Amino acid sequence: MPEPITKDEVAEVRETLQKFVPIKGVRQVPLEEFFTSGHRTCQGCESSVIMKLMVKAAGARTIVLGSTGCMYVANTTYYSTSWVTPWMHTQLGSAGSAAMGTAAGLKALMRKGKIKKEPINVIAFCGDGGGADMGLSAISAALTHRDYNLLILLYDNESYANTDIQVSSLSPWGACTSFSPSGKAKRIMHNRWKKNVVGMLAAGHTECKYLATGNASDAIDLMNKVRKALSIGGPTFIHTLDPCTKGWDYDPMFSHELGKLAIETGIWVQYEVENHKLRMNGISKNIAEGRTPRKPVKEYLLKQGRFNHFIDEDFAYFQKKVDEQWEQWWLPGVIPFAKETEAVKK
Ligand SMILES: Cc1ncc(C[n+]2csc(CCOP(=O)(O)OP(=O)(O)O)c2C)c(N)n1
Ligand code: SF4
Ligand SMILES: [Mg+2]
Repeated sequence: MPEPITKDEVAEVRETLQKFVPIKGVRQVPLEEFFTSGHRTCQGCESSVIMKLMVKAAGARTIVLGSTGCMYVANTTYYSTSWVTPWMHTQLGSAGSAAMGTAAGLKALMRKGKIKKEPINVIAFCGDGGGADMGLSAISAALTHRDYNLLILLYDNESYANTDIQVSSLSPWGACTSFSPSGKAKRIMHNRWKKNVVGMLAAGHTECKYLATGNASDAIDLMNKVRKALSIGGPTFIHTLDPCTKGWDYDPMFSHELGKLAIETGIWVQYEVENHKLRMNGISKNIAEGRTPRKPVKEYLLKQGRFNHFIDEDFAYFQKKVDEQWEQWWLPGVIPFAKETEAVKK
């Protein structure tokens, strides 16, 4: 693995790093809230739960930067906000640039003695539209700068939700969105498979020491991932899957259940890549190690109105693709390379 450029640089990065203890159970979860009342997200919005957990885990000495989307608009309606920490809006697609600029600015001010040298967390969040589509190049750039401490959190509600549920590259195959409605001529309008964001970023950014997936239905796991990301040094990345009551079309009381079902069916894989080592987490680990069978994807899909138009062959196709990711990928659920078989060689 690549060594940092100079010893001074390593020392500088370390000096301004948080030291966190892992949260071992609900009793150790901090009581302080830094994302409180005053937001106008939908009832049952899991992305807002992600915001709450993210900043609860990070604590008071945190600057949050938010790219345009539901988590910007609904959380900072004119003259009101739920953020208790310093907060700034950044352009849709700019989470990576905002994180890097802020981390670099803090570093320069500390180096010049203009502010106290102390650990200050820099977290930039973006949606799937702002992160996996429009802002991918800025995130990629940020993840190559090992001398800045920052976390980019991509909250994935699987559509451009704020502007009325347009399809994104993280919308699931076949889902109805306002840009991909099911109709008479085409039952399946959106026929692209979801991008594998963490797999892609982990494979391509060898300087990045921490990348993970997360889900609000495993809250402590998520908070510990945020803490690891903020204390390991350098740029880090977390991708969460967040049930969205409006875009996915279900009763808000099922948000938590749906998040968990995404993991139990193997559609969403919980893992982290820490210092270039892959570790599966929670239910995904049990599935990978053969202790828990995957539930059929139909159980998850049938609970959401956006898949109401599915017929048997659609469920079968979806199941086949998820089976492939677990049974044929070299690192199941993580990297889409299959081992070359003798049959393929011929
Ligand atoms: C450059 C640019 N294009 C379009 C918009 C309009 N816009 C605002 S929020 C948004 C949706 C963003 O989707 P996503 O990043 O997934 O966040 P979500 O709304 O789902 O939380 C769009 C298209 C914008 N603000 N800036
Ligand atoms: S549309 Fe979805 S992501 Fe946006 S506030 Fe509502 S539930 Fe949350
Ligand atoms: Mg979105």
